[in-house]
Amino acid sequence: MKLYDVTVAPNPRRVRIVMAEKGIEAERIEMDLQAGDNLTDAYRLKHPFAKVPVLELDDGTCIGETTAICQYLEALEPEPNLLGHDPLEKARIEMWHRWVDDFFMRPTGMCFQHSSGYFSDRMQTVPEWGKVCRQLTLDFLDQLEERLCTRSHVVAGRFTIVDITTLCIIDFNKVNQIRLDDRYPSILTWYDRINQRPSFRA
Ligand SMILES: N[C@@H](CCC(=O)N[C@@H](CS)C(=O)NCC(=O)O)C(=O)O
Repeated sequence: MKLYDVTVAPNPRRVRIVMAEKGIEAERIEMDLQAGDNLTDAYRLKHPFAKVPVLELDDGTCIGETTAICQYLEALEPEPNLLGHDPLEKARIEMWHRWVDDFFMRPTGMCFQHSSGYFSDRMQTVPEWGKVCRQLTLDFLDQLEERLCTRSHVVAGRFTIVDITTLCIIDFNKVNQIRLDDRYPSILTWYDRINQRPSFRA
């Protein structure tokens, strides 16, 4: 298998952590997004929307979308379970994963894209929208702080894919100059514990 990867980008990092948790190996193809490695015709055959990550199987089949890749990896190697054991746990984990993606990952990415101009060669940037997304990102952190006051993990009372995604987004927010500080004591406690897992160095 090959993983089309970007070391500093949050979505491929989620896949690398899941692989490390499950002991799955793949050849890593490092892409340079700013140079437009993902915008070539050849790459668009692997991912029609030109995003990373992509997992390419040995027969050439390509899987895009981080969650779809993680579902595939969980089916290949069920342990440790990251996506839920029974129907209700699976639903709860999927619900929180979607909320984290929609209400934290999306505004984080938009804040970066519309404030930094990193992709100004390929998209129109609207700095005012960047500011709105920055506030939405901070609003999510407030909700997360409240949630983690009484919980050891984001959902299910154990380590899941949602902890992986949430921590990757928190780390990526350094590009938006948003960092954990003493406004977020519960998130910091959770972060320090989760970040000790060896898979987070992947
Ligand atoms: N929903 C997609 C998002 C993928 C995504 O936006 N990836 C970013 C890197 S983290 C990317 O490829 N950006 C390059 C671009 O937009 O040109 C997923 O989870 O795989």
